[in-house]
Amino acid sequence: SLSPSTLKFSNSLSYPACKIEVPERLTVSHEALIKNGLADRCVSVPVREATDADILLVHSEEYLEAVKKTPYMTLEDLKEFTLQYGDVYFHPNIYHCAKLAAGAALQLVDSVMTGKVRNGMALVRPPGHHSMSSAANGFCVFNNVAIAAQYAKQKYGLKRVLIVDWDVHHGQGVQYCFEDDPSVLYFSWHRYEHQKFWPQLRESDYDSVGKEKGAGFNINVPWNKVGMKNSDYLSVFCHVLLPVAYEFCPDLVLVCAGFDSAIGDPEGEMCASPDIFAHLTHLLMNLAGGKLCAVLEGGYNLTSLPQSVCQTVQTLLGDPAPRPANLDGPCESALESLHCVRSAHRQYWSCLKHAGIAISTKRVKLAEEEERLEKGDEEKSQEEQVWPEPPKRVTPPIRAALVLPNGVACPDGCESFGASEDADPVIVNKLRYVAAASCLFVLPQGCSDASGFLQAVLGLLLPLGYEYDPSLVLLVRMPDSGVCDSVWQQLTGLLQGLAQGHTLVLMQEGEKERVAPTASALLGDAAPSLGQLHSPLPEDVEVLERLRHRLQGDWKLLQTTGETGE
Ligand code: X5A
Ligand code: ZN
Repeated sequence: SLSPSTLKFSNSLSYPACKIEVPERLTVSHEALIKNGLADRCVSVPVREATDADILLVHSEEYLEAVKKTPYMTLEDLKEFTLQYGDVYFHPNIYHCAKLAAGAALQLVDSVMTGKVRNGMALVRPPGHHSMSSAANGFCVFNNVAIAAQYAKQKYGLKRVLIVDWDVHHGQGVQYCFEDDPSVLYFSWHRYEHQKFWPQLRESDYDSVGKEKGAGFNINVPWNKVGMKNSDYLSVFCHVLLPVAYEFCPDLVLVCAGFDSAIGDPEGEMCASPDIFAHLTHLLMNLAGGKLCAVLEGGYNLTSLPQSVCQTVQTLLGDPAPRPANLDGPCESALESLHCVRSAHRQYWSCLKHAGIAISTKRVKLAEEEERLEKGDEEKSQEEQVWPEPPKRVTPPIRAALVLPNGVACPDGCESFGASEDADPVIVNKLRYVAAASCLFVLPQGCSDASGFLQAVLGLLLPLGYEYDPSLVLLVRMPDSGVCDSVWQQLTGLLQGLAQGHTLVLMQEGEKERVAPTASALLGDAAPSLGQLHSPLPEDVEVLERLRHRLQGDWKLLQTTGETGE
């Protein structure tokens, strides 16, 4: 499901021209989707213009009226109009395009909410997340995603919307819009460099957690260095975003999908490879029953942008993600940010309650010193960076095969293998051993409670799995494990991000009722939502934390602070 609104305006008139927010961003992305056979597999959703009423969900009447006049302004007047805002360029066509961009996001929300499609991506320009109630900013005119969130809440009565902003810039416009609103959880990571990087706002730091009733519902992860990699992104997902998102339990997930956080981007100067977006997408796809709308924001490298768009769309289509590459653990600066964010939010989220206390300022000073020393390094242009093309991804002709005992029907969509004769006792014994080992490991005292179980999966099993990078995931279900179907489906769904989705599930013959839910998860159906979770049991948390501390020397993705074993 894809909504390409191929908007042909260029930001390059004769006056301050934007060199990077160009129409080619959309054409190369769309062409790449066609070339990879992805466009054909999507449902094309027609765009519409956002109405005044839609736009007024977020923007002021004065601002809307002012923007409305821009198509009729002389170049001279446009130039002057532009100058009152920061880093934005008004072309006579931009009002029209901005209405289409916001309207595309709304069409996508409608398609997902009415069940016409499961999820989707809107390829739009201009982007939206910097624009504010009464101001254009950072190439953005209307705040497409903020409007979409308000619209979804109003039209479909949604109680909770999660906005994940993986663009490399802080979407301050989204933050301002929902700062005091607990029904919208806004998560953003962004290049910050201790407030030296645009838009250089004090309120982009980790301690802006939201205001009044909305306290705890604004999560900022500042990147204080450039060059962040796959490990840095994944560890923030595992140790901050995902635990909080599951606890929040959204009815809909919106993604401010900017790809300037990928390698080669001249704005971001980060080093994450385009295939990381397959994993970020996958990890969000079991929230909100799979209802996910991604809306393009930034992304200015015309090679990594289309690659990243394809990785995202192919994952939305359900194809297994490629093996994650180069997971060598988060860098010191990322760990520091991670630690600060977790500490700032521990009072709001029970999944973070045990997060360490505030980091000592001495360590921050040290990091700054180190940064100053590194600054001398010669700068290489981001556009000249080279990286391998993401590996070709396959669409398996049969997604799930089942070997079933006699008398158990094969669920639709699965291939059934003939029930075998007596199984080899040696194999059965080995499997029993594996089962015992993994249970001992994953579920120390049998976290039968859903919160504790999920905490173990997100904070322990997933990062371990990513760092270990297996070629097969063997998932064993013990009878009477106390794990309910929806938790089991979440686990099965999340683990399919590993090993290119090669997952072998073993169940015992008595568990016939578990076959259908398991098959559904293996087929890639979104797992049902778990409902709002209560606090995990203190004894479960304690065991998990002890285990994590013990293992984090060997497994860097388990670290949540710069000081190992703190
Ligand atoms: C949407 C987006 C970036 C603006 C950068 C201004 N905007 N220096 O990526
Ligand atoms: Zn951006």
